[in-house]
Amino acid sequence: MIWNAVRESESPAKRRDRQLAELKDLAARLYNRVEFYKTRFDEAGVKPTDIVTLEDISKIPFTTKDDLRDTYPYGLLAADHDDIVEIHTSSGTTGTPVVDAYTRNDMDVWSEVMARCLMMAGAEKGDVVQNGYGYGMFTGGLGVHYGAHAIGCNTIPIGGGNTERQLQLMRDFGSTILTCTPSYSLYMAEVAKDMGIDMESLSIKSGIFGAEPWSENMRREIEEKMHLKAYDIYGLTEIIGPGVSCECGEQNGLHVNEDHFYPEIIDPETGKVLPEGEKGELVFTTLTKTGTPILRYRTRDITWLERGECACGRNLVKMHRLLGRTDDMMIIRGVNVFPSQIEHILMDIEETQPHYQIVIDRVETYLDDVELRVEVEPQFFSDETKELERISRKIAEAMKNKLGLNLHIKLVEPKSIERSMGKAKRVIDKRTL
Ligand code: DLL
Repeated sequence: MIWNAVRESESPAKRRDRQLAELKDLAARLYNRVEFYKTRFDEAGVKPTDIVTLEDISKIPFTTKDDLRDTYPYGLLAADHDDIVEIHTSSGTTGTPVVDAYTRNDMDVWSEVMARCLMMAGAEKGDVVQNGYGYGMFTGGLGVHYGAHAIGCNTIPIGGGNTERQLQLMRDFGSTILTCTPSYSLYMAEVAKDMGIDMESLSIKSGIFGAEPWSENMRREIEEKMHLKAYDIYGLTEIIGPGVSCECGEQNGLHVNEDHFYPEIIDPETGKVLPEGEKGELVFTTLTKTGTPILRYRTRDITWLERGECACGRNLVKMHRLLGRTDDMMIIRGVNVFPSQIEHILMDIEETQPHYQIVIDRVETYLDDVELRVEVEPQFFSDETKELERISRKIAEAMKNKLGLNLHIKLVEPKSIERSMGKAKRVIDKRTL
């Protein structure tokens, strides 16, 4: 089913007309109400009236995460304080949070786009949505909650953690949809096994997983262990939270709710807009928000866009699952590597588990030393050093062949890498500690 067929399948020309009208309105609104944007436009010698076609969006300066931090807490507010009804923040590595302040209008937009996403992933009225994303300042919990309510699903607001209880509730209430981070779903599968719960006997049909990178191979692993169809959902606090895009039943790209969030792909080095289909940094403009709308926000997330009619009936542009982030790209001895590439290779090796950590250090020499810690499947974890050496060599060779890199492989016992109830920490960079 499609939540809003008029919008999700509307003619591209009509959609572009509306996007342009909204972009013009937004640019004028922000120029007149937000000092930050007025200064940026003036510095670039651009006026809101210079936006005549959608392509003219490239005249507008980018907004970056640093801009959001520098204007904390209310510097980008475009509405009256009295009209703000909810606030979410996300804290990054530097500690200063970025703020999303929502008006009533923005809450409606959020519910709408989340209802669309949940429905893309198979949710309907009558479904029981077990929401394992954290509630609170993190947008995952409440975002899913509002979308599930809009559809009229029975919503179980358990949040992250309490894994045994999650599984009991899943069984007792017959939950049909699970929402949480992909890494947490795998941990749930482990706990279910320990508790003697057969996932096949439960009613979960879809899992809607996001908030952290995961790979195609990890999807297969989750689908197999959790007995569900696993969908990728994407979003970020600065734009609205979850609900920016989600996979449909085709599972080959995430439909972007582009009538609300206008996407562009740029070359992260030059800032030039790239033609459709080329890989680059994803940039969003929130066309319809009124609290803290944002112009050309550089997400640092890397992907590409693809247009066309989808077999699901929607024609919203698709973004490929994220390839990585400009800021978690590791440059190891001159080779660009993303953690997701390492994960993808690991998942093809039957002796290992999808639990791993990458530790980067700089020892003695000026060369970065990368240790890949990988859990071994229990049946392969033996005291026999010969067997463990064989597995280590196999992983090292796969990394060398596919990435061109020599990594130090450290096999660790099953369940020894810390499990996360939210976003998993895959990379430990000791160079900055
Ligand atoms: O993670 C919002 C969210 C909640 C998305 C629940 C999906 C489900 P932030 O904490 O602000 O917001 O983190 C946003 O997380 O820029 C990506 O780098 C990463 N991310 C989000 N979804 C995905 C995904 C939420 N499906 C940042 N795949 C984004 C890979 C993702 N990375």
